[in-house]
Parts: sequence; C-alpha cells; structure tokens
Amino acid sequence: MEPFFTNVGPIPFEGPDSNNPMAFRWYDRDRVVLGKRMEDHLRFAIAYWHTLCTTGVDPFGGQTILRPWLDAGDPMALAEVKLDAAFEFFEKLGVPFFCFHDRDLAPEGASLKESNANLEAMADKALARMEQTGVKLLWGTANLFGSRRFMAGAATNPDPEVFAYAAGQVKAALDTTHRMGGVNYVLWGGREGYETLLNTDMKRELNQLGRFLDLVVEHKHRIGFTGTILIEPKPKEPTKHQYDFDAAAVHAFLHKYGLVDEVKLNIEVNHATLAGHTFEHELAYAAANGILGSVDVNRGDLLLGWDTDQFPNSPQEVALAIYEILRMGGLDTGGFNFDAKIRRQSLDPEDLFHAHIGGMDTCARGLLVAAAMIEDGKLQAAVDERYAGWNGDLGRRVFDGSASLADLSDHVVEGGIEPQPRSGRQEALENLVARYI
Ligand code: XLS
Ligand code: NI
Ligand code: NI
Repeated sequence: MEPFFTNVGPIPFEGPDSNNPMAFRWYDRDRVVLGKRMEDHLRFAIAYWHTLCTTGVDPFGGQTILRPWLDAGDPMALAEVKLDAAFEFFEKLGVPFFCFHDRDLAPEGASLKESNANLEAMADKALARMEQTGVKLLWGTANLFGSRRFMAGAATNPDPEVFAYAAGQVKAALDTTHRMGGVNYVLWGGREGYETLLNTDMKRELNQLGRFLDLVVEHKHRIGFTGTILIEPKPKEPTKHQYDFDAAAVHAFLHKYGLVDEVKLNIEVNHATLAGHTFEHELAYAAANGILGSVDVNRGDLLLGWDTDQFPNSPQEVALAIYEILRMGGLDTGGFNFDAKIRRQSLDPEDLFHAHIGGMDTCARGLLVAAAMIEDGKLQAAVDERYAGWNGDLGRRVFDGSASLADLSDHVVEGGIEPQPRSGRQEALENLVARYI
C-alpha cells in the first residue's frame, strides 16, 4: 500500500514553545489531568465523512478538493483506497477513534441487499486495519438523508415503505457497528421534520419516529449491543423544522415514548448555536437530566446561519463546555468527534493535518483550563454560596413535602418576611474565568 500523506509523518507532542506546525503544542495524550490521561478525557474521533469525503462543494460551486478515491472508477475499489488513506491519517495523527455513516465507508448498491453486502465487505477490511493500528470505532450511523428516497423523511415519511427501508438500513448499520466493536450508535434525523404543515400530519409523524426509535432499542438488546444509542439534536437544516430541535425537545420526546433510560444525546456545538443556545447550555441541560452521551465539537461561524462544520479554535469557548462535562464526571462511552471539514480552498492533504492538530490542541488547552477551574473550586464555591439558603429549614420543608402553599404564605405573611436581593456577580465571575485562560 502506497502512503497518501507522503509529506507528513507521525505528529509528535512538542509543547507550547514549539514552532513546528506539524506538532501538538497542548495535546499530550499521556499527561494526567484530574487523575485521567488526556486521551481518555477527550477520546477524539475522526469523522470519516468530512475528513475523507469532503469535496469542497457549496450551493454555488462544485468540487474543489481532489483525492484519488473521489475520481471515477469502481466504487468498491475506490472505497478501499479511501480506507487506506483514512487509517494512514488516523495513525499519523494518533487519534484513538473514528466515526462513520454506512455510505461513507461503502458505496450504495443497486438495492438494499447489495448495499448491505458492500457494507459488510468494507467492514471486514476496516476491521483488519483497526486491528493493525489499534484505532477503534466511537460510533456508526446510517445516512438516512442523502438519497432522494428520503426526501420526505425516513422514519417520519408518509410512505411506510420508506420507514421499512430506513429500518433495514439502520439494522445493517447497527449490526455492523456492533461487529466492529463500536461503543455508541448515533441517530441524526436530518430529514425527520417538515417543510410545511400544509402537507404534514405532525402527530402521526412523531408517533412514527417514537416507534422507529423503539425498534432500534429493541434490536440493540436483541443482538447484545452494549454501546449507547445516541440522538443528535439539530433544529433545522436540511429540513425547516426538525423534531429533534434541541436537548430539551429530545428529552421530552424520550419521556413521551418511554425511552429516557435507553437513549442519550450527542450534542453538537453548531447545532446548539443554530437552536439559539450556547454549546454549554445544551451540555448542562443534558447533564442535569442524565442524558449527556457524546459530543460533536464542530463550531459554526458567527456571521453565517448554517452548519458550517468548522474545527474548534477558541480555547475559552471549549473550556466552558469541558467544564460542564467534567462537572458531570466526564463522558462515559462518548468522546469528542470532529464533525468538521476543511474549507473549500483548503486543497492540500496537509490542510487536513493543520485542521485536526489545531482542533485537538484547542480541546486539550480547553481541558487544562477547565481542570484548573475545577481544581481551584472558586466558581463552584460561588455557586454553592448563592444557593446556600436552600440548605436551611425552609428549603428542606419545600422539598420534603411538609410545607404547603398555604404554609409558605403563612411563613411570609406572619413572619413579616421581605427577601433581600443579592448580587449575581456576573462580571466578577467572568473575570475569574479569564484568569484561568
Ligand atoms: C449534520 C450532522 C451529521 C451527524 C451524523 O449536521 O452533524 O453529520 O453528526 O449523521
Ligand atoms: Ni452537524
Ligand atoms: Ni454531527
């Protein structure tokens, strides 16, 4: 096998003073932070679709990025060339995981049967490379949005034949993920929503989606897959209204269909911002409700209103997010997936290294900052102090059921109580955070 990335060798850690663009300055995989190796905190994964399959297309122009496996030819042979380049890249970068959609790994065939056979054959080849390199699978997923058969949704399609087709595709992708030792399986509902209510029966579509998820969970248990099933919320794009809008909407959905103990969330930075939230808001909401599973760490662009899938580059932003993750005890089966792509003009194979090195260093730096925030304890102390009143008698009585609405009224009226507002200290806390950066 001829190497593809001929100009780049394995990426070393050289420390913050290094001027070598092909070295890590912060990501030192064996460095122990809060009792755990950096690699085990961050559990980086490469997104097969963006890193290997990105062509640079945008709504106004075609392919700019050229790769031998993107040329015309026998699709299975090209998929293998792509696979070799993928594992060469994973190994040189030194990442522990990757993620894939069924159709990135293996081409779609003339029927579902043929597509499944392609996927099985490519999974065998991927497994051999996984064994050679030690790179593992963070999650697999099915592409239920690219083909025109899914234009009106997969599980939420008005045609039950499309529902069945999607079920068949997810079965194959989940079976394959299981066989490859994947530790999660992701469902992202890009077409599970609608363009206009004029042609949509929302109640029916929600029930279809609930039933679909139920079938996936049932199958997971049937085959003995012990990984986590994850839903990736996104408010819109490609559909105008997506049912898995944000963490709160998915949480309510899981409750309604009795799946809240079975499914967790994969939170993506750019999806959070498209929903009008910060990344850390979505993480905190999911953590507070026990459903945070994994993250896609690609950010958007402040000036553009779509999912631009860019690599993280702000240690401060990432630190605030990692702070929430550390506070909940870290990601369990989850990890940090770079669902991010190089820009249309970043043509060279080396650009892939620059992108990932920068993203990994940003996260590593964010981890160090967040760990300092935790170790110092001042932020937590300020929060504890703010809520300290709830540890007293009144707070206890509210929650143990011994105080009724009337009792609370008496407490205030008869006690002549007038609560005294106290400063929220936002600016002081923002200044405190700045000290750790
Ligand atoms: C698209 C999503 C997608 C999922 C996997 O916006 O982020 O890439 O992560 O299907
Ligand atoms: Ni996305
Ligand atoms: Ni994503």
